[in-house]
Amino acid sequence: MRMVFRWFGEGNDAVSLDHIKQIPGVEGLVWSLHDIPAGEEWPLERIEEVKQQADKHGFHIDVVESVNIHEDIKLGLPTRDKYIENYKRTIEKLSKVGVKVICYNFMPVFDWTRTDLFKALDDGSTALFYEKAKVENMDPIELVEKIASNQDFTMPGWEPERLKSLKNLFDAYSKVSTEDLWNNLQYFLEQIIPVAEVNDIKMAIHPDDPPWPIFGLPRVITSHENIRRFLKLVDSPYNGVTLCSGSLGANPENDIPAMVREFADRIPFAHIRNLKRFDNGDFIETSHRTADGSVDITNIVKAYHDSGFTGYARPDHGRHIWDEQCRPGYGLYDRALGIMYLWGLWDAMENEKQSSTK
Ligand SMILES: [Mn+2]
Repeated sequence: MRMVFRWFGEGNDAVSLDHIKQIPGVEGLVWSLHDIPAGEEWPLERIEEVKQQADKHGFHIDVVESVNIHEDIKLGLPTRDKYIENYKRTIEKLSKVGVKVICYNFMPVFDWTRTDLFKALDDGSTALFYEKAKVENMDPIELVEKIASNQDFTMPGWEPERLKSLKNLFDAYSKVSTEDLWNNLQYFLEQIIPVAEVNDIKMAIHPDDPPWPIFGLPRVITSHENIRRFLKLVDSPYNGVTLCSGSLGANPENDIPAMVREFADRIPFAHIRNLKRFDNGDFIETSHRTADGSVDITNIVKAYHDSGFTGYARPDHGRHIWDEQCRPGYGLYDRALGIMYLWGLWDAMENEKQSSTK
C-alpha cells in the first residue's frame, strides 16, 4: 500500500505541502489542474510546474485525480472524437513527468453529490451529508445554485461552464439510456486504453457517488456486477478501477471486501473512507474507524493486505475537526487521523504475517 494525499494545488488549497509532509507514511500527491475545463489538452508547462513543487518536498506526482471527461464523450456526440484526441495528448504529456495512474469518472453532469457540506455530527465536528428525500425532491438547478454559491473554493467537477449549460445538458441526456451510456464508455475506453498502455499509465474509473441514478440521469459504476462488466469492456490491466469504499459503501448491498478480493489486480488506486448509513437512505461521512460508521474498513484493509496490494491508497474525505477552515471533506486533520488508522491496521497485519512465516 503506497499512501498518497489529495492536494488541490498552490493557492487553491488551505493545506500546505509542509503540513502534508508531516503526516507519517505519505509518499506522493494526488493532484490535478483544476482550472482546465474538461475536454481541453493540458499544457506541459503547467504539469511540469506541479512536478517542481512536489519535488521540492520530496513527493511524487504518480496519481492524477482527475482528468475529467467532456460531456460530449458521455453523451456519445460526434464532437466527442476531438475531445478524446485531447485526452490522448494529455495522457502522453502526463507520462513524460512519470504519472502512473489517472483517476476519472463517467457520471453524467454531476460529480459527487451531497445536500449539506457541513452537517453537525454528535461530537461537534461537521461532515458531508446526503439526504435522500431532498435529492429526490430537489430541482437540480436549485442544488447547483447552492453549491455554486460556496464562493471560497471551486468544487471539483463543478466547473462554472458546466453549471451554466445545465439545462441544455439535461435535454441532451433525456435521449441517453443506461445502455447508451455503457456504449459511450466502451467507445471511450477502446480509444484511450491502447494509448494508456503505450504510455504505461493505468486508467482508474471512480465509482458513481452516490451509487444510484440521481435526477433521472443514468449511472453505471455502482455495484459489484457492474464493475465486473466494466472491466470486461476492455480487458486490459490498464483499464482499472479507483475502488472507493465511501462511494460504493452508501449502498448496503455492496460487499466491498469481496470486490477488493475479486478485482485486486485491477485496482491501481484505492480510496478508503467510512460513512454512516441511515435506514431512510441518508448517509453522513464519519471518521475512518470501522466502529464509527457502517463500512467495514478493517476488513477492506484486510482484503487489500491479503491480496498483496501494492497500489496507491488515500484517505478519501474527512470530517472538519478542531475548527479547521478547509475545503469541504478535504481538511488536514481528519484525513491525517484516517491515514494513521489505515497504517495501524496495515502494520498489524504485516506484523502478523511476518511472525506466522518465521
Ligand atoms: Mn472517492
